[in-house]
Amino acid sequence: MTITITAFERSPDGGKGLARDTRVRWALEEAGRPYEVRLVSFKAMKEPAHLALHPFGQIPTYEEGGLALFETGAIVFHIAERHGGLLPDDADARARAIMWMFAALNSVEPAILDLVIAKFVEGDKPWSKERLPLVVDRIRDRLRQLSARLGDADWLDGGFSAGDLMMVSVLLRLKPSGILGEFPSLAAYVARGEARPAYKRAFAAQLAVNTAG
Ligand code: GTB
Repeated sequence: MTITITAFERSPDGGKGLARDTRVRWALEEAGRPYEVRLVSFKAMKEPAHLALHPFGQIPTYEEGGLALFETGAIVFHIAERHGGLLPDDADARARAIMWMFAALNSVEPAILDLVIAKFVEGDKPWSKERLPLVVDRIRDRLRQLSARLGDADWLDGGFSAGDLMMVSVLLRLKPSGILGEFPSLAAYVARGEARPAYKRAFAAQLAVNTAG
């Protein structure tokens, strides 16, 4: 069955791979599944046809036969469940990999998104300068904790899993801020994710879209 995802017609990051279609592309590449991409403009995202797929008018979405999904957590989990390579066979290890997916989305990503909001949405507010250090400190706390848990392991729990895919994807958003560089083991962890052939293919595919004439 053909898999179709949606992505920005033009990502505001110009192809740095920070938009969330990259993590879905990455999961599909890890799973060895071909996919098609329907590009949507910001305007089309808020129109009925796209809203029928995504109630919040966002990308990415995922369609496969009669199934339509939104939310990258659900999409990556679906891909990981249906295909090999992203979740361990052992039931306990599988549960832990899923736990790390949730941890990435619920315990790490919100702090990082707060920084994006503080800089790009609230940056012109009179209180913004005062708030920013608090936001950055919350991220540092989380990264310190995550770094302590990772230790000198390559991945969060044994071999690479969907948990790492999601955690690396979330941490990548920090790259432009320089905060990741304060945690060398996490920076190396992210670099290991980026070095995976499947990630490279996913990154190249989104870059091609965003740099096409
Ligand atoms: N929780 C949802 C999920 O995980 O799928 C969040 C989806 C989401 O935020 N989608 C964003 C979107 O469609 C794109 S990824 N935004 C348009 C809108 O809401 O109108 C967020 C994003 C956007 C841009 C950059 N960038 O340019 O660096 C990075 C990430």
